[in-house]
Amino acid sequence: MVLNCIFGAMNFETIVAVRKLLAKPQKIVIVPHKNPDGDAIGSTLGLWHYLKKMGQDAVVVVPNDYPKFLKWMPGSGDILNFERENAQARSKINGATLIFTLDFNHLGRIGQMEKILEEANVPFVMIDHHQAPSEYADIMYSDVNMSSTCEMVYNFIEAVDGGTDGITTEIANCLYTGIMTDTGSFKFRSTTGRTHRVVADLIDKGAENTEIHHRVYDTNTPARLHLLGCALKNMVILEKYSTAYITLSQEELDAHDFQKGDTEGFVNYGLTLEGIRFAVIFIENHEEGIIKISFRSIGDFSVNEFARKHFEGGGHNNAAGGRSSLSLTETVARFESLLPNYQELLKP
Ligand SMILES: [Mn+2]
Repeated sequence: MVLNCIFGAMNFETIVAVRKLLAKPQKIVIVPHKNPDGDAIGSTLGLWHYLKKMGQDAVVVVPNDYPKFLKWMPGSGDILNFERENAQARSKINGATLIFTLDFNHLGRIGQMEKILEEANVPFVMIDHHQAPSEYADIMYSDVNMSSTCEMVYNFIEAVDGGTDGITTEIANCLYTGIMTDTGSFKFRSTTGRTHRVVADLIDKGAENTEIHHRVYDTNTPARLHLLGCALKNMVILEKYSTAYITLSQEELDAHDFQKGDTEGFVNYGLTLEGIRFAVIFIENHEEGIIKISFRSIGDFSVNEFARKHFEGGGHNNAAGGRSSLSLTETVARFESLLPNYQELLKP
Protein backbone atom coordinates (compact mmCIF):
# COMPACT_ATOMS: atom_id res chain seq x y z
CA MET A 1 0.00 0.00 0.00
CA VAL A 2 1.45 3.35 -1.01
CA LEU A 3 0.11 6.33 0.84
CA ASN A 4 1.24 9.61 -0.56
CA CYS A 5 0.94 12.91 1.14
CA ILE A 6 3.21 14.97 -1.02
CA PHE A 7 1.40 18.20 -0.18
CA GLY A 8 0.39 19.67 3.14
CA ALA A 9 0.78 18.18 6.57
CA MET A 10 0.37 14.48 7.21
CA ASN A 11 -2.92 13.14 5.98
CA PHE A 12 -5.25 10.96 7.98
CA GLU A 13 -4.49 7.71 6.15
CA THR A 14 -0.77 8.15 6.68
CA ILE A 15 -1.23 8.79 10.37
CA VAL A 16 -3.43 5.69 10.72
CA ALA A 17 -0.90 3.58 8.82
CA VAL A 18 1.99 4.78 11.01
CA ARG A 19 0.02 4.27 14.21
CA LYS A 20 -0.81 0.74 13.12
CA LEU A 21 2.86 -0.04 12.51
CA LEU A 22 3.92 1.45 15.83
CA ALA A 23 1.17 -0.33 17.77
CA LYS A 24 3.33 -3.48 17.56
CA PRO A 25 6.86 -3.83 18.90
CA GLN A 26 9.20 -3.23 15.97
CA LYS A 27 12.92 -3.35 15.37
CA ILE A 28 13.43 0.06 13.86
CA VAL A 29 16.36 1.49 11.93
CA ILE A 30 16.40 5.24 11.26
CA VAL A 31 18.62 6.48 8.43
CA PRO A 32 19.64 10.02 7.37
CA HIS A 33 21.47 10.97 4.16
CA LYS A 34 25.22 10.72 3.61
CA ASN A 35 27.29 13.55 5.11
CA PRO A 36 24.50 14.23 7.61
CA ASP A 37 23.91 17.86 8.59
CA GLY A 38 22.11 19.43 11.55
CA ASP A 39 18.67 18.64 10.17
CA ALA A 40 19.59 15.03 9.34
CA ILE A 41 21.08 14.32 12.78
CA GLY A 42 18.48 16.41 14.64
CA SER A 43 15.53 14.71 12.96
CA THR A 44 16.84 11.15 13.25
CA LEU A 45 17.79 11.59 16.93
CA GLY A 46 14.53 13.44 17.68
CA LEU A 47 12.54 10.57 16.20
CA TRP A 48 14.82 8.03 17.92
CA HIS A 49 14.14 9.53 21.37
CA TYR A 50 10.43 9.50 20.65
CA LEU A 51 10.36 5.87 19.47
CA LYS A 52 12.50 4.72 22.41
CA LYS A 53 10.14 6.50 24.80
CA MET A 54 7.30 4.55 23.20
CA GLY A 55 9.16 1.38 24.12
CA GLN A 56 10.30 0.60 20.59
CA ASP A 57 13.66 -0.96 19.79
CA ALA A 58 15.29 1.68 17.59
CA VAL A 59 18.70 2.67 16.32
CA VAL A 60 20.04 5.47 14.14
CA VAL A 61 22.47 4.32 11.43
CA VAL A 62 24.36 7.08 9.58
CA PRO A 63 26.04 6.31 6.22
CA ASN A 64 29.23 8.13 7.33
CA ASP A 65 30.55 10.52 9.93
CA TYR A 66 29.06 13.93 10.74
CA PRO A 67 30.57 17.18 12.03
CA LYS A 68 31.94 17.46 15.55
CA PHE A 69 29.74 20.48 16.28
CA LEU A 70 26.72 18.13 16.27
CA LYS A 71 28.18 15.50 18.56
CA TRP A 72 26.88 17.10 21.76
CA MET A 73 23.36 16.15 20.72
CA PRO A 74 21.57 13.82 23.13
CA GLY A 75 21.77 10.26 21.78
CA SER A 76 24.74 11.02 19.55
CA GLY A 77 26.82 8.39 21.35
CA ASP A 78 24.31 5.66 20.40
CA ILE A 79 24.45 6.36 16.66
CA LEU A 80 25.97 3.60 14.53
CA ASN A 81 28.27 4.71 11.71
CA PHE A 82 27.88 2.37 8.72
CA GLU A 83 31.48 3.00 7.66
CA ARG A 84 33.06 2.52 11.05
CA GLU A 85 30.72 0.01 12.72
CA ASN A 86 29.84 -1.85 9.57
CA ALA A 87 29.12 -5.33 10.95
CA GLN A 88 26.96 -3.99 13.76
CA ALA A 89 25.10 -1.63 11.44
CA ARG A 90 24.50 -4.40 8.90
CA SER A 91 23.11 -6.75 11.51
CA LYS A 92 20.72 -4.01 12.75
CA ILE A 93 19.51 -3.37 9.19
CA ASN A 94 19.17 -7.07 8.39
CA GLY A 95 17.16 -7.59 11.59
CA ALA A 96 14.94 -4.54 11.11
CA THR A 97 11.16 -4.85 10.83
CA LEU A 98 10.66 -1.16 9.97
CA ILE A 99 12.92 1.46 8.40
CA PHE A 100 12.58 5.24 8.61
CA THR A 101 14.49 7.35 6.09
CA LEU A 102 14.80 11.02 7.03
CA ASP A 103 15.88 14.20 5.24
CA PHE A 104 16.38 12.57 1.81
CA ASN A 105 14.09 10.96 -0.72
CA HIS A 106 16.26 8.89 -3.01
CA LEU A 107 18.26 5.84 -1.93
CA GLY A 108 21.16 7.12 -4.02
CA ARG A 109 21.69 9.71 -1.26
CA ILE A 110 22.97 7.16 1.27
CA GLY A 111 26.15 6.08 -0.51
CA GLN A 112 27.34 2.62 0.46
CA MET A 113 24.11 1.88 2.34
CA GLU A 114 22.04 1.98 -0.85
CA LYS A 115 22.32 -1.73 -1.64
CA ILE A 116 21.48 -3.11 1.79
CA LEU A 117 18.46 -0.82 2.10
CA GLU A 118 17.27 -1.67 -1.38
CA GLU A 119 17.34 -5.33 -0.41
CA ALA A 120 15.54 -4.81 2.91
CA ASN A 121 12.09 -6.27 2.52
CA VAL A 122 10.32 -4.35 5.30
CA PRO A 123 8.02 -1.30 5.38
CA PHE A 124 9.76 2.03 4.76
CA VAL A 125 8.56 5.37 6.12
CA MET A 126 9.96 8.51 4.48
CA ILE A 127 9.90 11.89 6.20
CA ASP A 128 11.46 14.52 3.94
CA HIS A 129 11.22 18.01 2.47
CA HIS A 130 13.29 17.75 -0.72
CA GLN A 131 11.94 17.94 -4.27
CA ALA A 132 11.04 14.99 -6.47
CA PRO A 133 10.75 12.05 -4.07
CA SER A 134 11.33 8.60 -5.53
CA GLU A 135 8.80 5.91 -4.72
CA TYR A 136 10.72 3.51 -2.51
CA ALA A 137 8.78 4.17 0.69
CA ASP A 138 5.50 2.49 1.66
CA ILE A 139 4.52 5.51 3.71
CA MET A 140 5.60 8.94 2.53
CA TYR A 141 5.38 12.14 4.49
CA SER A 142 6.96 14.41 1.89
CA ASP A 143 6.43 18.16 1.78
CA VAL A 144 8.72 20.56 -0.07
CA ASN A 145 7.19 23.55 1.69
CA MET A 146 8.56 22.49 5.06
CA SER A 147 11.53 24.37 6.54
CA SER A 148 13.21 21.19 7.71
CA THR A 149 12.75 17.51 8.39
CA CYS A 150 12.91 18.44 12.07
CA GLU A 151 9.76 20.54 11.73
CA MET A 152 8.16 17.52 10.03
CA VAL A 153 9.20 15.20 12.87
CA TYR A 154 7.47 17.63 15.24
CA ASN A 155 4.33 17.34 13.06
CA PHE A 156 4.78 13.59 12.92
CA ILE A 157 4.92 13.27 16.72
CA GLU A 158 1.97 15.64 17.10
CA ALA A 159 -0.09 13.57 14.64
CA VAL A 160 0.91 10.11 15.81
CA ASP A 161 0.83 10.95 19.52
CA GLY A 162 -2.28 13.12 19.28
CA GLY A 163 -0.42 16.10 20.77
CA THR A 164 3.00 17.41 21.68
CA ASP A 165 3.03 16.68 25.41
CA GLY A 166 5.30 13.71 24.75
CA ILE A 167 8.10 15.94 23.45
CA THR A 168 10.89 15.72 26.00
CA THR A 169 13.79 18.12 26.50
CA GLU A 170 16.03 15.73 24.52
CA ILE A 171 13.62 15.67 21.58
CA ALA A 172 13.20 19.46 21.79
CA ASN A 173 16.98 20.03 21.69
CA CYS A 174 17.36 17.74 18.66
CA LEU A 175 14.48 19.24 16.67
CA TYR A 176 15.44 22.82 17.52
CA THR A 177 18.94 22.22 16.15
CA GLY A 178 17.75 20.97 12.76
CA ILE A 179 15.17 23.71 12.30
CA MET A 180 17.82 26.30 13.21
CA THR A 181 20.46 24.96 10.80
CA ASP A 182 18.10 24.28 7.87
CA THR A 183 16.51 27.75 8.07
CA GLY A 184 19.82 29.63 8.41
CA SER A 185 18.72 30.58 11.94
CA PHE A 186 15.09 31.22 10.98
CA LYS A 187 15.72 33.54 8.05
CA PHE A 188 15.26 31.43 4.90
CA ARG A 189 12.04 31.71 2.95
CA SER A 190 10.81 28.34 4.14
CA THR A 191 10.53 29.82 7.66
CA THR A 192 6.82 30.28 8.33
CA GLY A 193 4.74 31.48 11.25
CA ARG A 194 4.19 27.82 11.99
CA THR A 195 7.98 27.25 12.07
CA HIS A 196 8.25 29.93 14.75
CA ARG A 197 5.34 28.46 16.70
CA VAL A 198 7.02 25.06 16.60
CA VAL A 199 10.32 26.56 17.74
CA ALA A 200 8.55 28.50 20.51
CA ASP A 201 6.97 25.27 21.74
CA LEU A 202 10.35 23.50 21.61
CA ILE A 203 11.86 26.24 23.79
CA ASP A 204 8.93 25.87 26.21
CA LYS A 205 9.70 22.16 26.30
CA GLY A 206 13.29 22.80 27.29
CA ALA A 207 15.28 23.39 24.08
CA GLU A 208 18.36 25.35 25.16
CA ASN A 209 18.25 27.78 22.27
CA THR A 210 21.14 30.07 23.25
CA GLU A 211 23.36 27.12 24.12
CA ILE A 212 22.51 25.37 20.83
CA HIS A 213 23.43 28.42 18.71
CA HIS A 214 26.70 28.65 20.60
CA ARG A 215 27.51 24.93 20.26
CA VAL A 216 26.76 24.81 16.56
CA TYR A 217 28.07 28.15 15.34
CA ASP A 218 30.83 29.23 17.72
CA THR A 219 33.17 26.35 17.06
CA ASN A 220 35.71 27.95 14.78
CA THR A 221 39.35 26.96 14.82
CA PRO A 222 41.99 29.51 13.77
CA ALA A 223 42.65 27.35 10.68
CA ARG A 224 39.00 27.51 9.65
CA LEU A 225 38.86 31.29 10.01
CA HIS A 226 42.01 31.57 7.89
CA LEU A 227 40.43 29.28 5.29
CA LEU A 228 37.38 31.56 5.32
CA GLY A 229 39.72 34.50 4.72
CA CYS A 230 41.19 32.68 1.75
CA ALA A 231 37.73 31.86 0.38
CA LEU A 232 36.58 35.47 0.69
CA LYS A 233 39.76 36.68 -1.03
CA ASN A 234 39.03 34.29 -3.90
CA MET A 235 35.48 35.58 -4.31
CA VAL A 236 34.56 36.73 -7.81
CA ILE A 237 31.69 39.16 -8.17
CA LEU A 238 29.78 39.33 -11.44
CA GLU A 239 27.50 42.30 -10.96
CA LYS A 240 25.95 41.88 -14.39
CA TYR A 241 24.43 38.59 -13.24
CA SER A 242 23.92 39.51 -9.57
CA THR A 243 26.24 36.60 -8.90
CA ALA A 244 29.18 35.96 -6.57
CA TYR A 245 31.22 32.80 -6.51
CA ILE A 246 34.06 31.39 -4.45
CA THR A 247 36.64 28.77 -5.38
CA LEU A 248 38.77 26.67 -3.07
CA SER A 249 41.46 24.43 -4.52
CA GLN A 250 42.70 21.27 -2.85
CA GLU A 251 46.03 23.03 -2.31
CA GLU A 252 44.32 25.86 -0.44
CA LEU A 253 42.35 23.39 1.67
CA ASP A 254 45.53 21.50 2.54
CA ALA A 255 47.36 24.70 3.42
CA HIS A 256 44.66 25.47 6.01
CA ASP A 257 44.51 22.01 7.58
CA PHE A 258 41.02 21.43 6.17
CA GLN A 259 38.69 19.38 8.36
CA LYS A 260 35.34 18.00 7.29
CA GLY A 261 32.68 20.66 7.73
CA ASP A 262 35.12 23.60 7.67
CA THR A 263 33.61 25.10 4.50
CA GLU A 264 30.05 24.82 5.82
CA GLY A 265 28.26 28.12 5.30
CA PHE A 266 31.02 29.79 3.26
CA VAL A 267 28.75 29.97 0.21
CA ASN A 268 26.30 32.20 2.07
CA TYR A 269 28.78 35.09 2.31
CA GLY A 270 28.17 35.93 -1.35
CA LEU A 271 24.53 36.64 -0.57
CA THR A 272 25.49 39.18 2.09
CA LEU A 273 26.70 41.50 -0.68
CA GLU A 274 24.20 44.14 -1.66
CA GLY A 275 22.55 43.29 -4.97
CA ILE A 276 23.82 39.70 -5.10
CA ARG A 277 21.10 37.11 -5.58
CA PHE A 278 23.05 34.04 -6.65
CA ALA A 279 26.02 32.68 -4.71
CA VAL A 280 28.12 29.64 -5.47
CA ILE A 281 31.13 27.86 -4.01
CA PHE A 282 33.32 25.43 -5.96
CA ILE A 283 35.44 23.14 -3.81
CA GLU A 284 38.06 20.89 -5.31
CA ASN A 285 38.09 17.35 -3.89
CA HIS A 286 41.07 15.30 -5.05
CA GLU A 287 40.00 12.22 -3.11
CA GLU A 288 36.70 11.95 -5.00
CA GLY A 289 38.13 13.43 -8.18
CA ILE A 290 35.35 16.00 -8.44
CA ILE A 291 34.49 19.61 -7.80
CA LYS A 292 31.79 19.88 -5.14
CA ILE A 293 29.44 22.78 -5.68
CA SER A 294 26.95 24.56 -3.43
CA PHE A 295 24.39 26.98 -4.80
CA ARG A 296 22.37 29.57 -2.88
CA SER A 297 19.92 32.19 -4.06
CA ILE A 298 17.67 34.90 -2.76
CA GLY A 299 14.21 35.23 -4.29
CA ASP A 300 12.71 33.33 -7.21
CA PHE A 301 15.83 32.09 -8.98
CA SER A 302 15.69 28.31 -8.51
CA VAL A 303 19.13 26.90 -7.78
CA ASN A 304 17.47 23.49 -7.58
CA GLU A 305 16.63 23.67 -11.29
CA PHE A 306 20.02 25.13 -12.14
CA ALA A 307 21.89 22.39 -10.26
CA ARG A 308 19.71 19.64 -11.70
CA LYS A 309 20.10 20.87 -15.25
CA HIS A 310 23.82 21.62 -15.31
CA PHE A 311 25.65 20.07 -12.37
CA GLU A 312 24.16 16.63 -11.57
CA GLY A 313 22.59 17.93 -8.40
CA GLY A 314 19.52 19.45 -6.86
CA GLY A 315 17.97 20.38 -3.55
CA HIS A 316 15.67 23.27 -2.77
CA ASN A 317 14.72 26.44 -4.61
CA ASN A 318 17.17 28.59 -2.65
CA ALA A 319 19.77 26.02 -1.64
CA ALA A 320 21.14 23.17 -3.71
CA GLY A 321 24.25 21.13 -4.34
CA GLY A 322 25.96 19.76 -7.40
CA ARG A 323 29.20 18.34 -8.77
CA SER A 324 31.47 18.45 -11.76
CA SER A 325 34.14 16.07 -13.01
CA LEU A 326 35.93 18.80 -14.96
CA SER A 327 38.90 20.60 -13.40
CA LEU A 328 38.27 23.56 -11.11
CA THR A 329 39.18 26.06 -13.82
CA GLU A 330 37.07 24.29 -16.43
CA THR A 331 34.12 24.01 -14.05
CA VAL A 332 34.22 27.72 -13.31
CA ALA A 333 34.54 28.55 -17.03
CA ARG A 334 31.55 26.34 -17.78
CA PHE A 335 29.56 27.98 -14.97
CA GLU A 336 30.35 31.47 -16.26
CA SER A 337 29.36 30.46 -19.80
CA LEU A 338 25.90 29.44 -18.54
CA LEU A 339 25.12 32.74 -16.84
CA PRO A 340 24.13 34.76 -19.94
CA ASN A 341 21.18 32.36 -20.35
CA TYR A 342 19.97 33.37 -16.92
CA GLN A 343 20.58 37.10 -17.08
CA GLU A 344 16.86 37.89 -17.23
CA LEU A 345 16.03 35.65 -14.27
CA LEU A 346 18.90 37.06 -12.24
CA LYS A 347 17.94 40.70 -12.83
CA PRO A 348 17.54 42.59 -9.57
MN1 LIG B 1 16.78 19.18 5.68
